[in-house]
Amino acid sequence: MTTRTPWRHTALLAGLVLLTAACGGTTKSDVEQQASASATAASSAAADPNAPIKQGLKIAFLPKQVNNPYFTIANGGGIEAAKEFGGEGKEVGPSDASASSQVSYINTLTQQKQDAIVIAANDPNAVVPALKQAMAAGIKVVSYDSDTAPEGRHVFVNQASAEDLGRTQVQLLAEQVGHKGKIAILSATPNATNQNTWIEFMKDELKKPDYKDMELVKVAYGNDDDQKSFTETQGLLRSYPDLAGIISPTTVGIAAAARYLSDSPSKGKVKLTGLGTPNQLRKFVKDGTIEAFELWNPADLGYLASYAAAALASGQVTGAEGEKFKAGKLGEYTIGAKGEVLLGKPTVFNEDNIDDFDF
Ligand code: RAM
Repeated sequence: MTTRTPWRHTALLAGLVLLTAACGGTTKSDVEQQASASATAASSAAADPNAPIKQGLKIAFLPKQVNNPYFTIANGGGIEAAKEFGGEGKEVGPSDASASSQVSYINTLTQQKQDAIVIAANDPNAVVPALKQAMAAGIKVVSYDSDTAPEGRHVFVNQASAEDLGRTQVQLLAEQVGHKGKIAILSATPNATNQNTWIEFMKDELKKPDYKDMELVKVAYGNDDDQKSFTETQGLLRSYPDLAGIISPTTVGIAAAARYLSDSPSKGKVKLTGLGTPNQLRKFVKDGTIEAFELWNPADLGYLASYAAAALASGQVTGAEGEKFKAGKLGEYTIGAKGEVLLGKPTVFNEDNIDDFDF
């Protein structure tokens, strides 16, 4: 049972300095500057935790790209949640994950007067001007999976602690390569907020004495495109014939890398870990290409983001720290610092448990 706190909060809006957004993409220092100038786009209205969820809410899911099985599962969870609370969910989005590919979709959703936009940002800044216009028109914005700069959204639903994800992927690979040798990262796009944050934690983890005999030789980008990720894997093995292992923190990248490795003489020799879905990677665990990898439940991520959007659109929360809302079967969540809500801990999959999961 949950205790409801009669809680009121007036979020501060005045005096926010809104930072400039660049359409062409974002550098790491832009992200750092914005994080330190952090101010989420909380609305000025007071939250009423006892407000009922409004009926007929229109919630639009805007993934990094639509042809990515991970987002199909996540948005399926989000649309299911919308049905549960008497709303209408839909998915729209670009077919590529480039920095500004989502802008025209945001503009259309604003014109359509959606109640909420739930977005996995391809770039922390490129989407911000369009999202600000959406918010100015009364639309609630939730980022999930990959955050925008804080002033581009009311709430960020994070899949797991970024620090934990970054460090554990290094730990998984280190165990597999015996803490020795050259390693590479096969990432998504160069602008992706989530992958870039995780990679910073991976680099930090690698500074520890435990990893003194491991060397990160390259960060390659497969752009969350299957073919490009496949070719980049091939390129890594050609450039570094003595490569010991690859971390691919993207479901698209790890699946393409696994496909390449499983058909090559490096199968089982060049170790591969990262983030993937059990259904895509099961056969590579069984054939010895992959020992262990991790992920959260994507459907739960979409489901939670959908309830966060409904809580915002119904006035239960404004996005301020300490506010609470209920997310159906997942229970109650509290909004943390910088408008962040955390789904939970990821699962590590290996030969012993992979058949217990179906997503
Ligand atoms: C890809 C996307 C997504 C990421 C997962 C792990 O599908 O890049 O943003 O969270 O991988």
